[in-house]
Amino acid sequence: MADLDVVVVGAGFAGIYAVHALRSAGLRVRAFEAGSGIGGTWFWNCYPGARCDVESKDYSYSFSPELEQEWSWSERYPAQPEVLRYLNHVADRFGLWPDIQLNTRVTAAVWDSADSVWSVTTDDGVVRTARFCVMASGCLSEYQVPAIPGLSSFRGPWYHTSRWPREGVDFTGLRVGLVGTGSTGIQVAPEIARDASQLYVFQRTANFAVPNRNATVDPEAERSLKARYREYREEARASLLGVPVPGTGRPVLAEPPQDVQRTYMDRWQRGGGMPFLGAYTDLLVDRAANDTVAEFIRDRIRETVADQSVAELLCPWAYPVGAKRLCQSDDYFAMFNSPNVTLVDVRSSPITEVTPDGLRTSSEFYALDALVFATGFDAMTGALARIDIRGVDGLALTEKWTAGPRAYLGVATAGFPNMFLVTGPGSPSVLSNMVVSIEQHVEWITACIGHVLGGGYTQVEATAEAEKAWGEHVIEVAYSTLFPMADSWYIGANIPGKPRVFAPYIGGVGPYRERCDAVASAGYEGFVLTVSLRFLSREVGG
Ligand code: NA7
Repeated sequence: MADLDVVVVGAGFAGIYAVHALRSAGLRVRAFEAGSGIGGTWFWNCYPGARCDVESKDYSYSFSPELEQEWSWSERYPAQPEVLRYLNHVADRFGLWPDIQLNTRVTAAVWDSADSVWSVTTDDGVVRTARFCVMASGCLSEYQVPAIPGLSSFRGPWYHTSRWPREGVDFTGLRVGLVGTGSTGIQVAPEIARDASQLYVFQRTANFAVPNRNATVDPEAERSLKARYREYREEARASLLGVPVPGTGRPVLAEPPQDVQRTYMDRWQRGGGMPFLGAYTDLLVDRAANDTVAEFIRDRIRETVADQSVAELLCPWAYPVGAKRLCQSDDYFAMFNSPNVTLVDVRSSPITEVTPDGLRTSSEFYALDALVFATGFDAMTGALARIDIRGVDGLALTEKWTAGPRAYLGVATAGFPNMFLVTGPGSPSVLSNMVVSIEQHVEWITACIGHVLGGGYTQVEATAEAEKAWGEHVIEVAYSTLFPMADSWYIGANIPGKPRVFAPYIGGVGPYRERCDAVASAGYEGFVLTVSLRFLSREVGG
């Protein structure tokens, strides 16, 4: 008999809910978490300025109406400490701690075909067996530091935003270099600029950013939302992005230009990225339509930044709006009006080396006391690749995915029975409100495991055919949009040598949910369920 019914890898939003849902289904569950606390992304990314870019009312669990009513968010866009407090509250409230083991990294998971169990090894040297493995290891866990020559010789401290010292960093009076201007760089920069004597922002690609207009939550608005929260959650589940976004429902190119400007300005004043992307139906599929919003944002940058040569450098041209994560900040562009902030264009003059005293580009040397890397993650697959996962006949997952990740519905991959991926490649995941997608996946996986065990099966495995067909659908949908036009982490472009395969599913969380439900209703179509009595095996489904 296996030690556990289910091993859950990771205790972020996904792992926490997986423990609760699987345990509520009567299963013996244990989650292993490498961090010294729960929270995943929200545990590790404790850099100053870290804030969720999805509103707190949306970026929260919906599985418990009681939790939903009890908890009050203080801000429209919650800062990292508040999200972490929320997750710890959830673990307390549902008594999850006994089934979560902190400070323990899963290093290997090996499928044993004879006994239909996973052998899971952790870095404390213990090996446990489990009938199922649920990989809740996160889409943005494996952080990346660029291989810049000389970094080890740097005399000052350097940090990656995703491994920020928990006690904080004092930059007062220091000359600081920041590499990376994605969502993270844009959040951390104004915080560093507040204290540093000089901040050099090394920008390779200019990015679009819209205001947050962050504010404290109005108690009256909270009361009225809570009165119809259930209904609101249903709207979120059926939506494209996992957040109900009121759009005009019309294509921008058919709209009078003055109306378009009014719509954009209204959304700019109210803040938030999703309202922009959802404003018109053609913004993410037609480049000319997208140019209207791109130019609107560039105009706001030119208006905000006093030095027009700096403003032009900050204007993004390299990709359509939304094809990379649309950043959000209330003070990033205005920060460049401060005399202690310098924008350095490392597209035209690339970084060549770090020396003991600073950073050199092909045209200049910058003396620095500290360096900060906000250089992103090996997204979607990085955390899985770090674990030695071996399926049927010892096949390594990394080997199977040499040409790019493939997973049926983004939830299971052929050759790896009884292993489920939460928000895996091929699911809406990072292109949606992650909490909505996580809940949907965890509930679907819990039901699937219940079906397997209830039917007396020992194994469930995605078929190669179903996986291939789903993968083709994911790519077809992606290439009917503007998303593949960006060198983004969605397509693996940020990691040297990573195969370029568009990983998330753009079809929308509502249609995706319907598809997953249909698969389940059809007896887990596209999966093979097997009773493995060593010699006698019975196959159904498929
Ligand atoms: P991102 O979005 O991957 O951004 C990383 C940034 O780092 C981006 O500006 C990169 O420029 C830059 N970068 C990476 N390597 C280098 C080197 N070698 N030289 C110069 N600049 C470099 O990561 P984030 O942490 O900001 O955001 C990740 C997600 O977290 C975000 O999308 C939200 O979902 C939350 P590039 O664009 O590649 O030219």
